[in-house]
Amino acid sequence: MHHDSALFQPFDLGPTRLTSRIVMAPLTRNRARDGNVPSPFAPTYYGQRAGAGLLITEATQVCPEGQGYPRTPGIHSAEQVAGWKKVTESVHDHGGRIFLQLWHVGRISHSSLQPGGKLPVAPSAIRPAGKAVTLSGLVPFETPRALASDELPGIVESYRAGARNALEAGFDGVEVHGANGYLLDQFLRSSTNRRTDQYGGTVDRRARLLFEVIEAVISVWGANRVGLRLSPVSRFNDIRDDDPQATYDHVARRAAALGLAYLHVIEGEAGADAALLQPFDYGRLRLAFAGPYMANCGYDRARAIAAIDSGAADLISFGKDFISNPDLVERLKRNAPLNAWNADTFYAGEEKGYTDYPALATA
Ligand code: 8OZ
Repeated sequence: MHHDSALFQPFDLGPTRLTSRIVMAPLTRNRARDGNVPSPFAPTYYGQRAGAGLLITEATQVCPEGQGYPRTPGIHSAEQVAGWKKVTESVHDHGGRIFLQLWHVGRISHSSLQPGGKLPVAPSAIRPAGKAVTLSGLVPFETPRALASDELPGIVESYRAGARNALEAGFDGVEVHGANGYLLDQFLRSSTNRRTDQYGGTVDRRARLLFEVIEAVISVWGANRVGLRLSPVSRFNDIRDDDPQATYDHVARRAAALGLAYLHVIEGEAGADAALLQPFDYGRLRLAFAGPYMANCGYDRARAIAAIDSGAADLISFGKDFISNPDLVERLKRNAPLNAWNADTFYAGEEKGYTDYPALATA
């Protein structure tokens, strides 16, 4: 039933032909080696999941200051690029396509994770509520240091360098992480940006760093290999916007003018009761962007089919289900049962909970 849905049909994402509209969402797994080099098991992990129409890597910091958690991979050293090359080769050998997610955490970090033990950086010196994840456990967040205007070109150059390194590592494209309360989102949303320079105040100014970054990344990849991820109403990492619809419609219109490969939208907040979130019209955001719209946040098979076949979305990304089901596309096609995930092994460990989830028995 429903195996004939367009969800399971090929999709041309700019120049990248996808075998289906089912995408593996970016998933932080905290298994990188010293030097923030991808795990030696990462080629197996991503290769096992190459049946996805598109894989998006775990969030990957573009510079050492961009790190906010233990053992997340980077894309700023030769060793990291070599590690990612093994991942892209594995995925391509298995017939898959893979984009790297470019990341800077901004204030969602801790001095113990920063080069030279310095404070994390942010648009404004506003301390997030909650706790940072450090090598010695959870500790209260610190008040970040506000970036000076003349430091922002350096941030943009970090993204450009990360984009170049991703190209060298053999990816098919990149996704700019503009979501979930990290650096670009901290500039974008009103609760975290109190700047009085050209990067704060109006929506246009709050979006300035994001679009300088996107244009730098496009200079490396071309717009049709660059995606953008947003989370208009997620409160994750203690962030909110006074008028999310106006802010994100503005971002979508500017992204449309650039011809980005896709807009990837977290339609809510993972695990949150939708009734507690600010109202938001995702259909309006999609119209403002006009290009390929990738929906995310708690989709199951039935909702994914309905969203694709009604035209509400072009692509659907799945997170936790892809952790525990390397062959998720095949299972969804057959309407087969899914393996349950084990949350204890999401954010630490080695092969357990990473490369040991079974595929369906092959007859
Ligand atoms: C969960 C744990 C750590 C980081 C995100 C990169 O939310 C993350 C992340 C998620 O985008």
